[in-house]
Amino acid sequence: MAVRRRRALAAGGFAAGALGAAARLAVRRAAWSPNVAEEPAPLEFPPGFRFGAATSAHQVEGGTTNNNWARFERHVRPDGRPAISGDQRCGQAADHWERFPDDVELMAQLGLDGYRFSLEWSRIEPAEGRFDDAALERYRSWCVLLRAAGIAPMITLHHFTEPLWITDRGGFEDAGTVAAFARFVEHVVPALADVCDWWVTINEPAVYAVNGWLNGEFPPAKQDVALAGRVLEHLLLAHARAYHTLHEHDRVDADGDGIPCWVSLATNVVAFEPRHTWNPADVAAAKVAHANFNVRPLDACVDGRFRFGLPGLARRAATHAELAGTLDYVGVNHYFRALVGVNPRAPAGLEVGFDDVTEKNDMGWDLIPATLGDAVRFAARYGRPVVVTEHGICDGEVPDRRRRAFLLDSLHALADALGEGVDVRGYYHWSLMDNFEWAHGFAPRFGLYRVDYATQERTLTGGGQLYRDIIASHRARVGDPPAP
Ligand code: IFM
Repeated sequence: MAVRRRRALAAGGFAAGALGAAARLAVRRAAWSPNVAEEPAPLEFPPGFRFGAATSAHQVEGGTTNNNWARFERHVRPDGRPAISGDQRCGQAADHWERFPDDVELMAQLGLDGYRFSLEWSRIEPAEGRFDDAALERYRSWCVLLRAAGIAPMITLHHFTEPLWITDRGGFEDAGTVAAFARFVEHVVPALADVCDWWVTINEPAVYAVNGWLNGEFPPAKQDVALAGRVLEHLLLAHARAYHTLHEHDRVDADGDGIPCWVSLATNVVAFEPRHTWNPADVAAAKVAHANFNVRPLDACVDGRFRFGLPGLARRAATHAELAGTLDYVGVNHYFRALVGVNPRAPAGLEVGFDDVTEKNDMGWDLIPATLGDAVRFAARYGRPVVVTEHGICDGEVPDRRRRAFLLDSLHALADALGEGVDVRGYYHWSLMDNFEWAHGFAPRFGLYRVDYATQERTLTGGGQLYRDIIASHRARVGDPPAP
């Protein structure tokens, strides 16, 4: 099939000030639209590039009732709203726990090289020091199944959930949780090291800290800037402990590429722009957001210097030798461009939102395909290879017009970055199938496969068909063998 390119993409250029004001205004005027005419252009990825899809345990497995999110479902916010939109329960989610073999078949039909999933800590260690090795064995069997289907597993060790015994001790507010997580990792890694090479330690540490302790969207729904900084520091220390444990135990090169163990965290890179480019306060606010959210967590993993600071509100700085040099690659989750402005009433003194002209996904996030290219260019500054560990769009329309167009144009933006020499090794689409989108419940449809939650039937979306065709056309061009 011919994979064609839509019109020239609006430049995202984030880094809060990396672009001139004129270019940023052009972004807003040239708002991306999925309805433009197609122009021919090749979509090229290098041999060995991995096309994958991603999920996380709580969002798809079902039956994860012993964690912080299951408890949060019963939480009522101070204004009377339920914690989860519509007071929904995660329940059986997409029943991935029981349907995994069938779902591997669906992955194979897409032609995936890789599948990223997370371990549910609360299943494996339901009580402190009591390990359920049957649960761990199930995850191991998943890796074996994936590899037999030519799909390389990529395991995330922490993806927004932790067992209630951890929640009860204060979660990552408590420094002791770093040690508890390290013990969990020491238990699981020896059981999985010979069947997995690509690892993600912590998913989106800054999102977890900000949503849980700053804007209150995630559990424990606090709004405390200083605590958010502490949680972020502890998450990065947990990443460091996991990094070293992985390298100590994972010496088996499961896929024969010469690299037995490849580790990163998955950092959510947001393309921050000032709400009003003419307002110096907004420009400064966008820089603060970019520094704390995008830059400093990665800096800390390179040089060991943790820094977090919001002018006049909170400041944390510490050097941790064990954090230095803990990125083998940079895992990038990227979804949107956001506009930042000053708001003295907001907990962090700034607010993040979207414009009123750009095409949106179903959660109101701006859809600007070019920012995926900018996100990997930014990550490449750290001198490591980059993997897009998540990227996607929620589009509940049938047919999913925006998913197709956004995916195609975003992959072109990624291919452009590769063409400039940015070393990107893979792209994992979020998500393999529709899932439980945290506080938003089941309404946002991120899946390449649409899930009918009443029957658990999976249906390939238009975006899924396009992704399958792109992967097939890549294979036809470069003749890649399956990854594992
Ligand atoms: O669903 C989430 C995922 O858990 C983490 N990254 C962003 C996705 C979409 O919001």
